[in-house]
Amino acid sequence: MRILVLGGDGFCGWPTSLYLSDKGHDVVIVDDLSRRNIDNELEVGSLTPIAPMSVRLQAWKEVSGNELTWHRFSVAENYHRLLSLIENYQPDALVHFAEQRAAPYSMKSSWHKRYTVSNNINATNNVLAAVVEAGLDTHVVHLGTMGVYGYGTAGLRIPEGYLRVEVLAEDGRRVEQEILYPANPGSIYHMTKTQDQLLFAYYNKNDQVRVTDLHQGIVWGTQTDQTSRDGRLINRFDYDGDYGTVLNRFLMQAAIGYPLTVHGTGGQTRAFIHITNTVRCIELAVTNPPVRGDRVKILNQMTETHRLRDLAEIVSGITGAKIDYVDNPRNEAAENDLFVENRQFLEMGLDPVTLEEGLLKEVAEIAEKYADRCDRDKIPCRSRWR
Ligand code: USQ
Repeated sequence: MRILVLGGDGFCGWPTSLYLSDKGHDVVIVDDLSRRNIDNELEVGSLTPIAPMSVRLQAWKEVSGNELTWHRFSVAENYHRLLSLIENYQPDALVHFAEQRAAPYSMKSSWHKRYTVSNNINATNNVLAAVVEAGLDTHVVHLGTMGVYGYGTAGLRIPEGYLRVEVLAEDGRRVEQEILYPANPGSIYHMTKTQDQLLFAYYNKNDQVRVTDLHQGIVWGTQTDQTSRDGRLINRFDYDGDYGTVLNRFLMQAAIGYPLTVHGTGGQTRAFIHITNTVRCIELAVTNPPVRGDRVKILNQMTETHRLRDLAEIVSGITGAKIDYVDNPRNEAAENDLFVENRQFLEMGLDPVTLEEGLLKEVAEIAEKYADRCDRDKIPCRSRWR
């Protein structure tokens, strides 16, 4: 298949591009290097030494024999470049990662809120408008987030996107409907992903655009079979207070002898997925498209749920790290249960990587190996929700 990967230089986009290329697909990347520029803004870098984009592409050509093409422009700002690329390349599928993905970054200031909203929502609208204007039937696969649902379950398993409801009509009849699960974002970043859902629903209804929206949990791990083939292909590993996600932060903290920073009571329960499962899920989504005329296909892209204080205990048990319960900078429920439906990916053949299989490897091969690259001043979460 011809696949366009928007945001193909990022933490999920890069390993996905390599995975799809390795599976024999023709892959074209669009990326404006905004993630690398945010590193410059925040004066921090990936724990792993990531190579410049041209070096990455050359390395992949050498190890795989496959060529990846890269276009450097902003999907949110350069509509006509996107449109002409889609018209010329005629992709069968387009994987859209081209959004600012960190909740703490989105909450740093009004500038960061406005940047995140305008970047993310314009990028999604540009993608959909361009597919329609090009007159193609390109399947749009989007990386959404579990955070669109909020993390409270109202006593039920979170369904894959749609909720069956029964409403009592005025004449006493019981009317059944299936609606998008009520959006309940916990940050400006998560809010942009809830807006994306409406854009997908609209373009799907009006123009029959085929869309798959993947509500992904927190990704952990770093390397995939492809990124580990050559040092120049290494994936990024974020540990800082804005972009580092919780489990990878705990692993890095354990490796450098920094007490694990559990926010509040650690009673928050979240969904997780390993990066090798992420890339497999994208392939499954791309190769199992909805039929034209179908509603937006929504899948929950996660494999297990954990309470944060339990995760900290697991990491501490393996490594002997101390745990520090710090003041929670976020505005979020101190405790929640989380039950998530993920049957669709399992039925398509996803084989979940469990914490037991991967944690030790991650500590030894990444966190300890690159520990000397860590800037300890960048570890605390300084972005506050209020
Ligand atoms: N947390 C800690 N200690 C830390 C860092 C975070 O206790 O040192 C807590 C946070 O307060 C929060 C939870 O861990 O309760 C998750 O935080 P996170 O930074 O790991 O993840 P989050 O901000 O939710 O965002 C990440 C990705 C985002 C993705 C989302 C999936 O950055 O792109 O959409 O995970 S989900 O969380 O399922 O919505």
